[in-house]
Amino acid sequence: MLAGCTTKDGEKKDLSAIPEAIVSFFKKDGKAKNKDDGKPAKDDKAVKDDKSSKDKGKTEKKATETDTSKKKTETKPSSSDTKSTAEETHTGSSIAVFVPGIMADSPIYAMLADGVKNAVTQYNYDKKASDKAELYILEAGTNQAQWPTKLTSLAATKKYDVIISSNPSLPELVKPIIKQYPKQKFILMDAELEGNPNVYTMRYNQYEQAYLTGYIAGLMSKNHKAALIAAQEYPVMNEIIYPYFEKGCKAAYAKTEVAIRIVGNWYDANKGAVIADSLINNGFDVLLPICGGASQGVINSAKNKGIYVTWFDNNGFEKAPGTIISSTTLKQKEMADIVTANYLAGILEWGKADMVGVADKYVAFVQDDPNYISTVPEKIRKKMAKVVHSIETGKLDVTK
Ligand code: RBF
Repeated sequence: MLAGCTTKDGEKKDLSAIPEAIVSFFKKDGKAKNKDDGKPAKDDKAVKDDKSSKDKGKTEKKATETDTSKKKTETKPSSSDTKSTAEETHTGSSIAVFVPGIMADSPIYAMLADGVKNAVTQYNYDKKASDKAELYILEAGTNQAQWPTKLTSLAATKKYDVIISSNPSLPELVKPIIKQYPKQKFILMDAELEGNPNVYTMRYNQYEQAYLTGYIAGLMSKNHKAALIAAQEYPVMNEIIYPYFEKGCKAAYAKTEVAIRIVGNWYDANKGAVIADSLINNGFDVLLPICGGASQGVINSAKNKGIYVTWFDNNGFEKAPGTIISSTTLKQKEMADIVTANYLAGILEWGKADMVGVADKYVAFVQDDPNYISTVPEKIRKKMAKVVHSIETGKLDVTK
């Protein structure tokens, strides 16, 4: 299991922002202490927030795809550059977040950055300037051909003790970089690689996430036709997300017809709408978009034609009340926070590949959102509650 939330020297990480269920996940191995032990008073948070916003400029450096090179020279001086006294004496960790895509419309990436930021802010709260952790966030953009070069350049600076990223393609990208830069460490979320001493991975149980999404799609489809609109094909999509979406649909209603369509990128909302329109014209009345910015086109099309959308990764009900019928969420923000905090505390277990799911409360089917309650009939909500409970208690293993 994962390491807990108490540092090597017994220093307590503030867990007040982390839901109890998640804290208890870390208590399972007995390493994390009681949440209330030494917990700062409630008011402390406001103080911390003030402090963190003052420190923001120092700890967060953010670049977008277009201004990367400019920012890089501003924020990452090469060893030959003249360094300020503060930089020379800086002994704290340097962390880079490599966003393989863009954060807008990709909740999994926005949650990653938010979680790491949170951990760094909390860590820095009582540190003197020279010991504070530094954070640099690079949005690598949607041109995947550029990712290896951009990631290699980040490692080549030798400035970052750890590079944190997220998506299942990252393990293959980092392997050659580690050969070239053997000291570079990586934390990869939503990815799996076991046994590499430079890498820690954490993924979510997407068998369960996809199954639950399929289950409600199967229950809500009037025509018994549901489709997944994916940005691109990748092993997790082809071997886990789509097959278990289909399995969930068919577990709810055996004769459901299930299809998958590919957009070809993570941003084209027009193409998302064109694909959705064509599916709807063929009778598909529940759609699951997993295509970043292209998802907005799917939602618009579904809204116009009065069919349903199931949502993945975060709570999407507000995007289109009455159209969105479910949200199957990943607690990526909380997980990125804890994993980063464990790294900063020196207790992350390198070489380990962890996975968390519904029973751990890191994958959840949202049942208390007012839009869920008003859009989905009670009879169906009861069926969903039952299947969620079966997974939570271990009675149902969706992979069997
Ligand atoms: N998910 C996103 O939300 N936005 C992206 O831009 C994005 N890019 C991806 C690129 C690759 C090469 C792969 C393999 C996955 C990508 N994902 C992206 C999907 C993400 O890892 C995850 O599977 C989905 O968010 C469903 O949880």
